[in-house]
Amino acid sequence: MDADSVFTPSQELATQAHADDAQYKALYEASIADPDAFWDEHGKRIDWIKPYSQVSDVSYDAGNLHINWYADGTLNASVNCLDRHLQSRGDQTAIIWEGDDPNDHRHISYRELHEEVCKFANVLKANGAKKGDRITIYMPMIPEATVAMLACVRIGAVHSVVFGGFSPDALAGRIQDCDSNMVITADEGVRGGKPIPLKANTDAALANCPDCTSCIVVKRTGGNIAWVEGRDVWYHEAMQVAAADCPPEEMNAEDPMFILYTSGSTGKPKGVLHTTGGYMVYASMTHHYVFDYHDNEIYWCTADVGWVTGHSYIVYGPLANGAVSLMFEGVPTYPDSSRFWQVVEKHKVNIFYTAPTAIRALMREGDAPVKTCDRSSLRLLGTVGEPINPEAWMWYHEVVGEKRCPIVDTWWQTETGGIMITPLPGATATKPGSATRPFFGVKPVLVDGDNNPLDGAVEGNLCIDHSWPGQMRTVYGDHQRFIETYFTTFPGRYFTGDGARRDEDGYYWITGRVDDVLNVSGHRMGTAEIESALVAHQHVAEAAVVGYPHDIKGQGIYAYVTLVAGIEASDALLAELRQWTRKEIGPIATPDLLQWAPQLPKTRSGKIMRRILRKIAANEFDQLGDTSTLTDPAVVDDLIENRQNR
Ligand code: 6R9
Repeated sequence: MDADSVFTPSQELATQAHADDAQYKALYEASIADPDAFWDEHGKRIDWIKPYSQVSDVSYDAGNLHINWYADGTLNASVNCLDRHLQSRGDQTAIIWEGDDPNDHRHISYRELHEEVCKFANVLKANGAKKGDRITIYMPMIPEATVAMLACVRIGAVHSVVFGGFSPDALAGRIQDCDSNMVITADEGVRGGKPIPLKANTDAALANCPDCTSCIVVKRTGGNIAWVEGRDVWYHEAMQVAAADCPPEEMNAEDPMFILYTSGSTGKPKGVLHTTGGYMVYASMTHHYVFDYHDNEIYWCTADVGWVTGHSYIVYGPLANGAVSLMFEGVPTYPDSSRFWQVVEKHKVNIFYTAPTAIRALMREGDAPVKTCDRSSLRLLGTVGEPINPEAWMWYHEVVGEKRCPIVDTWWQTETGGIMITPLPGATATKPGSATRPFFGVKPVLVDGDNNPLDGAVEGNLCIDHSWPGQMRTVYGDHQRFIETYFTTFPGRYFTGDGARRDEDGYYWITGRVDDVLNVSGHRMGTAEIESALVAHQHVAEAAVVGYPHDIKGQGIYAYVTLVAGIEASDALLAELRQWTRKEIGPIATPDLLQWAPQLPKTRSGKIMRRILRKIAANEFDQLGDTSTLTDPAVVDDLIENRQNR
């Protein structure tokens, strides 16, 4: 492939799309020239109970940090996703659910979803939930997960969705961190034909969460589970007696809407807090423009609702826009690696949004599994979660999209609430591997290590100047950590933790994290988290975790482990440590490679030289650079000799 390939939107698409290039440029310039006027205008896409009088009130000054959007307006997010559509599209499908088993699917209309949400909101209240409470949702990808989220926001409770792949310990930590008093789960999930013991995991977690006193359980499989009388409630039994009328709680625009835990470079995961008004405006607006959503189109985002992508682009953005949102319970390779395309054919999907890791994994299976399915309904493809390599981009474009569908490579973060750097399908000429240009109102800036903005074609640390409505407002329960993590490295700017390059055309190419955060199959993992899980094992004295290039996952997890004196390294212990991290955090944190390190390379001040460990893990040990500051350079020779990635 020509490295400089450019794919320009067709004239036809430019005409039909919500924005062509000239409109993008005009709107973008307006959004930067007078952000308040711009966001005043676009704030109207959301239905307000009481209109706002002030658009933004923001300061990035660490001494006085505050971020407020539409602060005196009031609204309810569930009304924006449901009630306001009842008259115009009550019988239209809101959610197409495709089960893990290809024979399972359901269509749920806006009217049905509204009724289910109202009933469940009454169930929550009957079980003691009230405005401001934090409610944990630990669910498989079934419609009840969406119902639970919308029911929480209907009554003003703050949901914290925990990905169903997390372990009981990880779940317990998240329940405790936000003082959640209720958890909503299912008996079991099903993925790839295998059951996932969600209720058993919840039971194990709740053993360490004395303040979490109620547990609502959706019956998904009917599998055998334990039951705690007085704490556990069946969803279907409670729903049977619940009233279908539930007036929405009037929420302030800046009232908390949800918490989502994400990994940082240090310490335990942070509870990213999003508030109501700005988040809804931003999620719905980005969904409208980036996916160029038109009425009645079938839109499918393959993410899990346990991640931010599921929040903004399965639930809140699409439903606020009255879209048909497809929700998939399964995995791309079950029953076989044709599954995604079978679902596209079955439901005539028009817009398809997935992760580069899935594309790379499917690409490895060849073109045949794709080509056996009819993809003529597809008109737009998207990616998110990590940089996409140009080869995977081209395969997605040529094989999946039959060269007909534009690709939107969308860069954003849990913290940003919605898409930040992205092509618009009718406007932006795309280059494989580039997230291209900023969305309206987003002002990216590349800075050097001293916070000097860099002009022109250059590489630097990616910051965002000025706030946007979807921005996170704080780290739940730790505002100081919010300020320190995002606003002190480069004062006066929001620091993303990513590096990026800008080319001659002003396009952005995300180069990856510049901190100790790994991106494994599009999932964020802090190296510190995995290290602390490893050292919690009685035989481990010290551990250092780094990422290394991995063909499918993007990055793999490479752990260097120093054992306690007197403990013998063995294959059995290696298997035990892998199992241990699974148990401590979850399967996604399992080290791909683990090396016994009699010692770790350290500077004289005792800091682990991660730069060296990264090079050895990448099998690039001939480029170690300066090792003269090490206390004992011989340590490195041993590590090279016994390296695991060859
Ligand atoms: C939405 C989401 C955020 C981190 C982010 C960056 C990486 C996401 C990307 C991308 C290159 C893209 N990332 N999208 N890198 N190109 N299109 O993924 O949120 O889980 O918080 O991860 O993912 O490194 O900083 P989150």
